[in-house]
Formats: sequence, C-alpha cells, structure tokens
Amino acid sequence: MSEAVAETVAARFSELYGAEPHGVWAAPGRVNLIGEHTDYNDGFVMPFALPHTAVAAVSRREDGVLRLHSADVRDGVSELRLDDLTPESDKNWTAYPAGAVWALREAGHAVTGADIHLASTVPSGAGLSSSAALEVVVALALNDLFSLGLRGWQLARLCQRAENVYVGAPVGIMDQTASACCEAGHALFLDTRDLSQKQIPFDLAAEGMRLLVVDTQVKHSHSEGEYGKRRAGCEKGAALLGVNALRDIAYDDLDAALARLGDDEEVRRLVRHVVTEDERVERVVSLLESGDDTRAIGPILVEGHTSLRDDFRISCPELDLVVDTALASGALGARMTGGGFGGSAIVLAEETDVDAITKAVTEAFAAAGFTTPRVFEAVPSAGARRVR
Ligand code: GAF
Repeated sequence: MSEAVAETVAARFSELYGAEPHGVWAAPGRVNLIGEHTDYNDGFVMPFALPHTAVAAVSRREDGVLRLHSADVRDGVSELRLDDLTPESDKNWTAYPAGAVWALREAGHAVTGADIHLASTVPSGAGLSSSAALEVVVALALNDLFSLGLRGWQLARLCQRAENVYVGAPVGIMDQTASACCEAGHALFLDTRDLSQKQIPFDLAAEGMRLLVVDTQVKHSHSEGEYGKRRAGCEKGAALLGVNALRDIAYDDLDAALARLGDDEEVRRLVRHVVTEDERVERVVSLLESGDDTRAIGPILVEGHTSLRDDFRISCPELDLVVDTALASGALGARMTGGGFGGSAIVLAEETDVDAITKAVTEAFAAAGFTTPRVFEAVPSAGARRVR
C-alpha cells in the first residue's frame, strides 16, 4: 500500500469530519494456501496476506459516539451510540467495523468513541477476507489510539467474536489472524487450537513460479446457512467420535474413526475432509521447510480441491472449471480457496505459463457463459500495521 493511498484516505477523513485523523492504519485480505474448513475444528491453516488492504483513517472520541464512513459505498456518514450497539441488529457493511468496536468494549476495553473513514481494495464476496480486513483495521486502530496493548492474535480473537456474535456469521479464526499476523514474504502456519504460529518463507518468484488468484465473481456469504451446516456437521462428527474437535482424530486412525461412524455418510465425508486436510497442511509445511522443490506442493493443492469438491461439497462449477482448465494448461496445482460456494481459486504455475493459463481460464469461462473472472498475482504481503 502506497503512501499516496494513506494520504488520500486521510484527506477524505479531513473533508468528512473537519479535522486531520489521529492516524491511518491498513489491514490486508488473505488467500489460504492450504487448510480449508479446519479452523473451526482446532486444526491447521496456512494463509498469506494479499497486497490488497482495508485502510482506515481514525480519530478517537470521548463522548460515546461512533461515526463510520466508507469510500466504497454510497451511504453518508453513519452515526451510532456505543451504548446502543446490539448484536445482529445491523445487516450493512457497518456491522464489521461496529462489531469490532462492540467486541473490544464487551471484553472490557475502555473505548470511548471514534470517527472512522474506510477505503478497501480487498474484493468483497470473493473469498479473500474483505470483512476480516475491515474488522482488524478498526480493532488495530483503536488498540493504538486507546493504548490497549493487545497483541495481533488477541485482536484476531476479538474480531472473530465480532463476526460470530455481532455480525452473526459462524466463521473460524483463520481470516482475522491472517490479517492481523501475516508477514511479507511468508505464509502463516497457524495452529488454530492455541493460535501458535510459524512464519514460513514463501517466495515463489525466487523459484520462477507465481501464484494466481482467480476471482470467479460468484459472490458468497458465510451467514447464508451452508457454511454453518458444514460446521455443525463437523461438530456432530466430533461428538459421535467422543473427541473435543476433529483435530483430535489422528490421520493414521482415520479409517477406524470412519468405521465407527457407521452409515452416516454425510458426517463421514466431512470428517474425512477435515482429517486429511490437516495432514495436507503438515505435508505442505514440511515440503516448504525442507527447502526441497516447492513445486511438489502442487499435487497436494489439487488433492485439497478434490476433497473440498467431493467430500465437503462446497465447490461450484466455476471453481471446478478454473482448477480443471488451469491443470490442463500446465499449472502445477490449483484449488478453491476460502469458504467456498463461489469466491476464488488459486493456481500455482511456472512464471512462463501464467499468460497461457490466464487466457485458457478466461476463454473457458466465456465458452461456459460464465462472468469473466478476475485474475491477479498474489504476492505474500504484510499484515495489519499503522501507515501514518
Ligand atoms: C471462511 C471463514 F471465515 C474461515 O474461518 C474459514 O473457515 C474458511 O472460510 C474456510 O477455510 O473464510
């Protein structure tokens, strides 16, 4: 994110609120390399931050008022009283920043009000965590302005609570932690059970490769039932197997666990995905840490997609078309990323194959009568930070 963007956001804040902001902060969206629908099963994930960010110019207030404005929607300034913030009362974009404020206050932090102007370059509804970026940028700004002393993972937990309780979407902890804690040039290996983290160097360009994001333009929303149904199915599986979370089923014990689930085919499929996906994350981490050929992660990404498509059943024709077309055009690996039911896929490719793959996917979408996808390169970028 450039200095010029911070200047523009600060200047718009001054126009709206009649004074310079006390500061400007940025928080990124993310793509997930591997580890899908494992984060609410206490499992492993491996996201990295995108260069696309939500940027917030913010000033503190002392009078219990929260004013919100976004460059990305037509609305004027929304003015809310902190004492009136009520979970699930707001179905607009304002629920994300207001939810972050609500969660901080609910946890006992003395936040007395704020003026906020936001502008985001994270595509919304594309499975790239635009909502987590909005929550995290506001939480970080207030953490600084009110000297709360919270660490990145603590802000992530509060932002997850904002989304679960205030917004009403039953998401896990991956997206908020990615936005708060990722580092440039690295993927974040995160254990969602205790939020222990390891930054894994991930510089594909140095090895002649690229990672593409293909936004299918099929919009999705986690508050719409299917995500919650998968989560409830996983929790049912854990209960039937007598464990706290599916993380507790060892990969080597998977067959025995599936046998114990008898003929509950739906739950068997969910359990199989989660347990094998955790194992895929561990394989990707050891490959990247070994310094051997990073290209070897390609087939693991494809395995992950197959599992999400056939066992977890959250892919869609557009995502499958990206994966199939990219692989047929020479990609090293490809999979859907994020919550599913639309959104984006990632494609791991040799640098020299990027143009041909992009062309093939775009043409395949046109031939299928789908909306033209948006393709861009994902470079592992910085997590949330103060920029001014
Ligand atoms: C969405 C959720 F917000 C995450 O918590 C995670 O479950 C992901 O879907 C699937 O891995 O992004």
